[in-house]
Amino acid sequence: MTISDESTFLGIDLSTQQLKAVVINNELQTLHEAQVQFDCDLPEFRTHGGVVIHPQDSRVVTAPPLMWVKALDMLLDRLRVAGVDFSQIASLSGAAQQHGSVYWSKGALSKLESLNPDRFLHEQLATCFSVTQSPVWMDSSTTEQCRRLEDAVGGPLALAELTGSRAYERFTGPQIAKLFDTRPSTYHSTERISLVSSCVASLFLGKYAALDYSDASGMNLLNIHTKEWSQECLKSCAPDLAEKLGEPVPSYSVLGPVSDYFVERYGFSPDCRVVAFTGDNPGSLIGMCMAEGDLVVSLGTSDTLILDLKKPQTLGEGHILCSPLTPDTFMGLLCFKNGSIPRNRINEKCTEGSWQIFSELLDSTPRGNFGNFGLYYDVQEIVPFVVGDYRFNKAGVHVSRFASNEVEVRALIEGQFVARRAHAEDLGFIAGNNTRILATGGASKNHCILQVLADVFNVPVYTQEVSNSAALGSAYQAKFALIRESTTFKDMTAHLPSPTLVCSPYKDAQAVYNPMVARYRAAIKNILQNK
Ligand code: ADP
Ligand code: XUL
Repeated sequence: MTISDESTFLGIDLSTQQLKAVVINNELQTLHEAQVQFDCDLPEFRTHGGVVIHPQDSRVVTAPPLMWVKALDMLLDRLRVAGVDFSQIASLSGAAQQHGSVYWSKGALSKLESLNPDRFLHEQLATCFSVTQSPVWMDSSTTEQCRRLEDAVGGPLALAELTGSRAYERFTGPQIAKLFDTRPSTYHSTERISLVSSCVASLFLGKYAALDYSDASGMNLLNIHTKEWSQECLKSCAPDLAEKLGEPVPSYSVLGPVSDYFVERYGFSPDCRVVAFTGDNPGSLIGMCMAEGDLVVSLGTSDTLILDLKKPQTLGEGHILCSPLTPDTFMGLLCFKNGSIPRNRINEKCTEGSWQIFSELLDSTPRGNFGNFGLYYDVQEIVPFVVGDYRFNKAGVHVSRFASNEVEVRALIEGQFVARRAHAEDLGFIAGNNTRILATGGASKNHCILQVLADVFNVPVYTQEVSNSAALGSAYQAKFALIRESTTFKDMTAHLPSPTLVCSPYKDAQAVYNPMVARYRAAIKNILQNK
């Protein structure tokens, strides 16, 4: 499709709790938004926070793929009601929660290819999933498969060198291996395995969509240097896996035209192109328009850090993914489950839930917190693999509580950001003169919290009015994929408003926080040794 001034672009984001869409115009301005919340809009699937935590084993966390399909039916209807002219959409792309896997049963492809436009997708695809509860990124039940995969390639560092990460429980390779170990006949009756992102792309395409390099880097299966599946990794997980995954492609690939189902049911143009879908973190990297040296810090339910990396780095912890925008560059990713979860708990305990009082308490204590230091993990953390509360006084002695609420509040926020900085540095982050932190997510509304972030990293913090960076990033990618032969992403987005400076670090920040980073490293080493 040729792009005109009237062309629009659709971006989708299937996150843990909701499915979102944004339609932008040719100037990249938002025209329409719509969303579907899984828990309240689709109560029949009985999810909490979009997932099912299994009562027999809380490490097992899943979501029904049919719920995501039904959410797409609802989302498109909501866009229609909002007045979206589908015929103007030149291209679409999307992002989704990473690592989750979708298992298509034998015969599903022919159903996808022959969808009846008079009926909902979810009615027609109800029997297309061989696994009705897909494992998602919150699952941590595959430790056995992780060790086996690491052993097969020569240990955790060898796996990290090859695939960008040592084995992580939520990563797709170990998840597929667990399915094969525990339910081999279900594995054999699966004709194709998608990531959540490529599953949604497949719905739009009316056939199986290729996985993109960036989201495929979150599987422990892709050689991130050659961009091919690692045969050793595939073999260690399950037989005939290459066939079930298909060949991965660059994230900005145009996969083909939207399927007839969408043309006939919603009035999409038959020329509308489907661009490969990717993970939500790569999608956010695009949506935040990261410049060289920027660090994105997302303070949501979990906290995530995204770094732009020219070269991959071999890691003990954290992830290197292929960049979704350019060939041969990379992004660093860190995901911490204990972001707003302990912030909400300590806020409840110290202020009965008032962020206003929380901020006053934080501001009433000095940087360094009189030598008090705390680490709070309500749920099993990913990096480092610990759980529980750890409080230390000025003398470094483990204490069960602090003397005041203000000390507790500062200990939590300083401890979180000191940990974020230590792991970002391990991933290759170096603060330079032009470095900016781009803060996003619910807690980025709180300037007192952002001041601590600026001080700990000794870097100015900026915010952007982007509440849906992954969906927006997907809409940008949809356009960029059509014009990338003739322009750069930077040029395409140059006219967008710059982020706003909200906090700059104080002069004494490094003197206070450099020693605290060293203290964090020693404390974690000690906690892990004594587990
Ligand atoms: P999600 O990861 O679900 O997208 P959000 O990015 O919307 O989450 O963040 C939600 C979180 O934002 C809430 O759990 C809450 O802890 C936090 N939050 C909202 N307002 C504030 C505030 N003023 N100060 C600190 N945290 C806040
Ligand atoms: C990243 C990760 C999460 C999910 C959540 O590794 O597990 O950020 O992508 O959507």
